[in-house]
Amino acid sequence: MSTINHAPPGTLQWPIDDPNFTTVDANSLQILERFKLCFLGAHSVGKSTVVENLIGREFLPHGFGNVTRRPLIVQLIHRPVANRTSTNNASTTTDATANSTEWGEFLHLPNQKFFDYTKIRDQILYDTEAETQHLSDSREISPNPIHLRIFSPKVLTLTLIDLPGIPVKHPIYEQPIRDMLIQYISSPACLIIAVISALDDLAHCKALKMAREVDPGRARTFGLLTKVDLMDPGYDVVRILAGRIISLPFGYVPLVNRGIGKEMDIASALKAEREFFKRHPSYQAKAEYCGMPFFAHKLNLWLKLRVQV
Ligand SMILES: Nc1nc2c(ncn2[C@@H]2O[C@H](COP(=O)(O)OP(=O)(O)O)[C@@H](O)[C@H]2O)c(=O)[nH]1
Ligand SMILES: [Mg+2]
Repeated sequence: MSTINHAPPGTLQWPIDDPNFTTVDANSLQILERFKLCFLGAHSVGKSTVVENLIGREFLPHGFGNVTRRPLIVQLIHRPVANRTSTNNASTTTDATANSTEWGEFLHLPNQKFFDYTKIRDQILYDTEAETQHLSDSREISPNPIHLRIFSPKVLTLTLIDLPGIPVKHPIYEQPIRDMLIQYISSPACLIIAVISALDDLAHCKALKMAREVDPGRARTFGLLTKVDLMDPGYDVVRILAGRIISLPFGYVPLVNRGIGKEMDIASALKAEREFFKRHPSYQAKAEYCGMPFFAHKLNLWLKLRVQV
């Protein structure tokens, strides 16, 4: 078995061995910039947590119920440290000093740089509330997206879209939200990341059904199985990984994300995930094919193949 050259934990970088992209020509980078990763799945399966893990920064509200109630379009912009422009427009100099090489900007707040990720999270919460508070049901979703740009030397220039959960048992607003989600995942430049809880029945998975409508050949659909740590003893996702239930050409990656009540930073969570798969009798033989770094590696390969065609 060949050794896998994992992407560094918590980062979405390509090429893996060339974080400054010196070997990537401008044309390839332009192709890459077109791609959008759409995170599709039911409520609370872990979509926002996965987005944070990929970027390696904690800046999204998450938890139980409908937390993500507006699509969040996160445009990552690779910005080498040396080319950084001045931070004159910084909203707070203290944050800028603390974290001067990367920052966030919201499209609707021009000239405001957010150097503190907790303030980005507060702003997302504020904008979600402001947009949805007039709706009759607090669980309602607005199709009006929040646009956030993250400038960093550590990211690949790429767009990630954290979508609201697929609505269930709420027929009044189910159809418009469904239509909105379909619209996002229809673009051929969209990679559909179907996020599925390992506790749910895969045979009835709405995310995979919806993805099939727009990507019948499964040429741009990836499966992520979250909450593997919450399965009862004796249960595992091995049959799913083997493609015996619903097969996907790019397969599934099992994940153990940070859970509620387990306060830890992303690096510690990735370490705990690695330990989980290494120790678990069902996964230990193939532990290197499990977890967030393997998913980042798969994504990197997929993107690399696209820019080479
Ligand atoms: N134990 C455990 N908890 C998880 C996992 N993934 C997500 N969670 C928790 O599930 C809740 C919902 O996660 P969130 O990312 O907000 O889900 P979203 O609604 O799909 O965006 C949060 O409290 C997460 O900490 C996992 O793999 N294991
Ligand atoms: Mg969410």
